[in-house]
Amino acid sequence: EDGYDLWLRYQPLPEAQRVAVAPYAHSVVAEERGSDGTIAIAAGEIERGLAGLVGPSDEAAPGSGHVVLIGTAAAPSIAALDLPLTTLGEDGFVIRSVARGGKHMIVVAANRPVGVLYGAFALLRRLQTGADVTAFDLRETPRVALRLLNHWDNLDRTVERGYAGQSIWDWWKLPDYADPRYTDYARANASIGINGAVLNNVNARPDSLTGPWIAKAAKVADVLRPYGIKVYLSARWSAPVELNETATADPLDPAVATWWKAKANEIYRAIPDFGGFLVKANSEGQPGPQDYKRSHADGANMLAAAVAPHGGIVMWRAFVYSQVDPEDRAKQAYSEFKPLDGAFADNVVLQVKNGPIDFQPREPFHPLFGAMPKTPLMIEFQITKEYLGFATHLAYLAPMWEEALGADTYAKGKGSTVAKVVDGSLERHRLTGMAGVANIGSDRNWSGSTFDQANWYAFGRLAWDHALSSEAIAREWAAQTFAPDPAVVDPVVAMMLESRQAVVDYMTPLGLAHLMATGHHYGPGPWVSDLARPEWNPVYYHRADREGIGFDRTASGSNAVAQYAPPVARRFADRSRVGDDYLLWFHHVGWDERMASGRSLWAELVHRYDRGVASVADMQARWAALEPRIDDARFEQVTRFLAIQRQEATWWRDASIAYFADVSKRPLPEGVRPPAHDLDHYKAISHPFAPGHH
Ligand code: BDP
Repeated sequence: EDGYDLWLRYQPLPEAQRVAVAPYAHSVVAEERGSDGTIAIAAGEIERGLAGLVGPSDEAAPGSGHVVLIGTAAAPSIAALDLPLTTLGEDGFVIRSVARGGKHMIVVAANRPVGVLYGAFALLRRLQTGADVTAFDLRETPRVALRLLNHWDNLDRTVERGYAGQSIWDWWKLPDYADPRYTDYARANASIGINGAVLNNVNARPDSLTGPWIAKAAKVADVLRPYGIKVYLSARWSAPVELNETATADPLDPAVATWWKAKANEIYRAIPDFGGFLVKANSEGQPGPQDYKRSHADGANMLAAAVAPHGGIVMWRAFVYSQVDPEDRAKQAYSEFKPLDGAFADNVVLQVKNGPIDFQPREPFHPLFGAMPKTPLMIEFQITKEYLGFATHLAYLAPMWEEALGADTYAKGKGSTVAKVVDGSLERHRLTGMAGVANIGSDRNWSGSTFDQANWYAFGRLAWDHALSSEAIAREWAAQTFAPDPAVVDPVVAMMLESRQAVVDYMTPLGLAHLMATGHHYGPGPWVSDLARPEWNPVYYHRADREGIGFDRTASGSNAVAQYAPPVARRFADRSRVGDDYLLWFHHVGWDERMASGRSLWAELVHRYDRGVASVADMQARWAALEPRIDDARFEQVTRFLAIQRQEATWWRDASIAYFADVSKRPLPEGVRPPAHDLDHYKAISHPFAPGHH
């Protein structure tokens, strides 16, 4: 067991369930099988899945008369059932148990073949989580239209912020050779409803838009297509200039617009269902329309016009990061984009990170959600754990995403959650989506660790249905990935659910953020203060001094709170209502001030660091007890990774406490273990060859 099979392991079910499922195992009926590649895949998947779940057995012999019937209304036997398909939309499906003269059928039906494929995977998932085969009455439709992975994969196969080996896209051998792994990738994504992949890094190279690379992307698109996955490309703003084909990249220059139109036509000739472009512009040194004194809307709309005739879209990123508003980096995206509400073309969607700064272990929700009613906003999460311990630390991210999606923007009164902005229901937008920065690489286990597979899985499941709880998703995942046995699922889920808060506690407790050492974002560097720009330095974010710590974002400080709707702004600005989670994000607080717990802030901070380390110890203990129930290879790797996490949580705790004790000149609270080394020891640690940073 090397993890390659992800959550699609299809191991024999517990006996009672196995006996119930067995009679269906050899009787998959799919009339469109011969005429539709996607239906053929769906049928094959059910056969493969059932064969695994049932194992070799007598009951599975053909002739039981029970069948699994799948298809669209184009299949006569599906049409005859008169199922309520009209309300299912493009991607939805129904699963029904139907009894006919002593025989049972499980029916999976949809409007389009891809809906049948989603239904096939849903059926297999349900069977592994204890569903009654004779009582299916299920109807699902996804909440958002675009369910995408953003690959930050470079053309040389390095992956920016990737910790699972090289890029799975073997560009060098494409288009002549398509690695069979692309098919397994497509299958895994289809199993959780993902329907788009941006193949290359947002920090893009112009090369990816040239003929040879379009041919490579087209080959990947051919493999992904039957699984319902469209290909998108990140576009470098200045590509036409760098390729020496235009004199400028000014979006209002007709020659530039003509170039992009021709480029779009060329791409669509090779990839007729190409999804469109993702653009990072005027951010972190990337070129963009502002280089020509044009706005983000000017840029996005010019590209949008190029892909519109083909039904394509432009995803314009709101992650802008340049020195426009140096008083507070957290305010920049809102300042730049809010005034552009209503200025974007119909086929443009803004891609907004969940929080206003970057993918930190905890941030409040991004103030743009709810602030641009006329513009569709999709949310961007980071599945890869750039700021949460790479692939070695166990951190299940669904609770973080759930927190962001559940946050109330109050844009149209109470209940205007980020989820409702994102799924379009708040403002009736139809171009809706969620994107996740992929954690997929060429490692045999895809994601660098077993538990990081859960983040890929959870992202897909939440994009499909943001109302699923992080716990329910963890249960599904654990049952399929390990075994549908409560003695396994319960402790695994308990570990997962405490893991993200653990990272927050040992890295950046109480609303702190961005305290990582330079470059790699792995270890602690709260003391770093020597980088060229103020907002590159951790000291800019924590603002600790002798008196206190925290970033004052109230009216007496940067007033970032004013970017939120008034009820939210008032709560964030109110020291007594903001809550511990965001306290130091919004407030500068004296070290000796009392917290809700009764401790001083300083004692509370130390307590949180200790709590984080203790959580890791707890995860270790739970995992150790699972040894008899988990296969050796995965058990061993998780065990060792947890040991690394324990060691590094302790490193974070010790280094941070040493530093903040030095700054605050406060003695350690009574009974607290002093850091193992002095501050200089921690400052001297460096990681010149950390993965994912180029
Ligand atoms: C930051 C990463 C950087 C990315 C950037 C982005 O450190 O590598 O290029 O986000 O989202 O978190 O564009």
